[in-house]
Amino acid sequence: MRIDILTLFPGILTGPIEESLLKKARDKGLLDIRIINIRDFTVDKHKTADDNPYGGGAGMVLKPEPVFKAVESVGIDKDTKVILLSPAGNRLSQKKAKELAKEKHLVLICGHYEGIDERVKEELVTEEISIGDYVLTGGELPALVLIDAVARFVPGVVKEKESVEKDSFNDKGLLDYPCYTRPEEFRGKKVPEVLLSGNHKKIEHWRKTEALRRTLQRRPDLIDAAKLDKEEQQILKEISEQ
Ligand code: 9D3
Repeated sequence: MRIDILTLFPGILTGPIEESLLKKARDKGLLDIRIINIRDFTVDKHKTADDNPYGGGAGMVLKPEPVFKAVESVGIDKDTKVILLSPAGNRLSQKKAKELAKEKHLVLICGHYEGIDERVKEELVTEEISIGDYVLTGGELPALVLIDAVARFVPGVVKEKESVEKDSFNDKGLLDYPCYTRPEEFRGKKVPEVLLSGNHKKIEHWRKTEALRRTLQRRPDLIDAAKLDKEEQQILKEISEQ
């Protein structure tokens, strides 16, 4: 999978892209991520990337020419998804990340300033994506969030297939159960007895119960969306009565 990121602030992206999970994915040849500086495609000697909005008002607008030239420089075809990170976009979800992981080529445009010339959206952008309802200073962090969420679904990026598929949100769409490691007692707090029992059926039941308890308490909206089987519905009933 190839991902081209277009930005006026490449420095925000280099660190995170070259470290961690994404570095391994790139080294293995699973992801080809490139950072393109929109300013390299400006058309005047002052390298102007933004200008005042027609009609007046505060804030600057990203000019169309450098963005068009930057997009054209990476080479797109009819299957390329050209995504504008924008507060007005559709909210990124686990489902969306999984869908995008099937694509061969993504182009991510990071906005800054108050906005981007509408003609870029009309002619180039196939989709606008937001990462949530809070105001950031630009689309760079959202682009990193999107890439991280997508990369986990690219085969070979995360080690065991298990950990991608069985993740919270993925399996049943519930929050994770509590987990513990050694020591058995830490500052007077003991690991729940059942986890030391070696009884796998009992452990499974405890984990289901605790995942449901947590989800009911913190994210009841996820309970409503989850397709619970008979056993899980029974556990939920018991928790609710407690
Ligand atoms: C018109 C008022 N503002 C919209 C709320 C203008 C504006 C503020 C901040 C326009 C762009 C930005 C920069 N943010 C992004 O580019 C962005 C973003 C975000 O701020 N929150 C969540 N997701 C995203 S994706 C891109």
